[in-house]
Amino acid sequence: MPDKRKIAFITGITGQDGSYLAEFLLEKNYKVHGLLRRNSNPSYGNVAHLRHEIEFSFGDLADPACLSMYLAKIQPDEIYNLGALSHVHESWLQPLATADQTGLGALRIYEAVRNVTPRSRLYQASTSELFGKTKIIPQNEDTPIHPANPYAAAKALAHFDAQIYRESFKLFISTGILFNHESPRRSPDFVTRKISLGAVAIKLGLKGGRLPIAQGGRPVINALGKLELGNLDAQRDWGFAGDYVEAMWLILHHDRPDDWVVGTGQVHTVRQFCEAAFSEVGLNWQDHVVINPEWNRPTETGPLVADASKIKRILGWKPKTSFKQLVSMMVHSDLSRLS
Ligand code: NAP
Ligand code: G4F
Repeated sequence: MPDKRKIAFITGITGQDGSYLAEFLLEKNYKVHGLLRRNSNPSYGNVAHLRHEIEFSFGDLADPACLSMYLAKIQPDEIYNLGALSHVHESWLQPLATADQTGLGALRIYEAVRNVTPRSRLYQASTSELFGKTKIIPQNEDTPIHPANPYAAAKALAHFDAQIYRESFKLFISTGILFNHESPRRSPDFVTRKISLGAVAIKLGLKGGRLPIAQGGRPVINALGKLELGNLDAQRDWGFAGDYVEAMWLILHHDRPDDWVVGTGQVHTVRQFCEAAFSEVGLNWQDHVVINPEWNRPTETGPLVADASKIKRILGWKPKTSFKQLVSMMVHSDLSRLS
């Protein structure tokens, strides 16, 4: 019997979003393929639990030859380009690698689609970081793009090229301009997971080798038992990653390619995230958090908050998880992991 399942190809499958998307598509009976970077020790990251259900292809967004070869072999109906060097702070330390993997990596996929599988539908992971320095609040699909860091500049290249390839070559390339989305699978390099791990490590009194490693390869709590953070006034629109992968799928199932803002429309500060996370474990954040200017950025973005009315109106998508539920989910997951 021929396999009639729809075929999806995901880059960035080991990351936070790749793992939720793979689960979502498997649930819908897709055949799921993923691009996996080869490490000296094989690492399946967040999809280790699915490794027998996914077909992996070793490769890299830096290598156009492997991308064309895999598209020719897999013939995907849908491609989700989630692979990227996705950390803003890190993008100042590795600006060229970021431009190459996050910016040119997307362009290499567009070229492979154009030349090999022009009928594939392609989702490109764009970001609210595109709006960077904008003074317009909230931001929607018409808000001018104003990147403020090397990561955002690389994503802007990928975003503009997505529009150019869509219009010039009539390819089905859609972008999701996603605002911050988090989960228990978020890397501890990002502020929300650093806070949830930090609150739990302090609550449990973890020390030395029992401490999880966070940003910069350092233990999440410093030698004095404090959680070090940068700008507590930074404001973000935080949603749950599990809700956002449904938006990616809906975006590719619209009748034409387009750009879509995805977010909750609610903004919170890093300070409010601290308050909520520490209070989940019965602690007062002010007793445990200290400022380390090392985590400040050369430039900070303005308040990033989504006007997601277009996707709500046309595709019927809206977030299901509140800020409070998200924080609680992350803290309780870390509690059961570290207890
Ligand atoms: P993530 O957890 O950092 O995952 C990034 C993924 O990209 C990992 O699987 C990583 O593989 C892979 N990757 C990195 N460089 C690669 C390369 N050269 N070739 C192939 N794969 C490569 O990111 P995420 O949070 O899931 O985000 C998914 C995408 O959405 C990213 O493009 C991100 O920039 C974008 N985005 C995220 C958010 C958010 O709030 N999460 C918001 C807007 C947009 P390894 O495991 O081998 O490192
Ligand atoms: O958690 P963050 O590192 O996420 P950021 O920079 O908003 O980027 C994430 O969301 C983007 C969507 O807008 C994605 F495109 C991108 O790939 C990534 O997923 O930082 C959030 C805020 C920043 O303003 C930062 O200055 O938290 C502030 N912050 C304060 N202290 C900190 C820290 N950020 C980190 N990572 N670590 C800190 O100690």
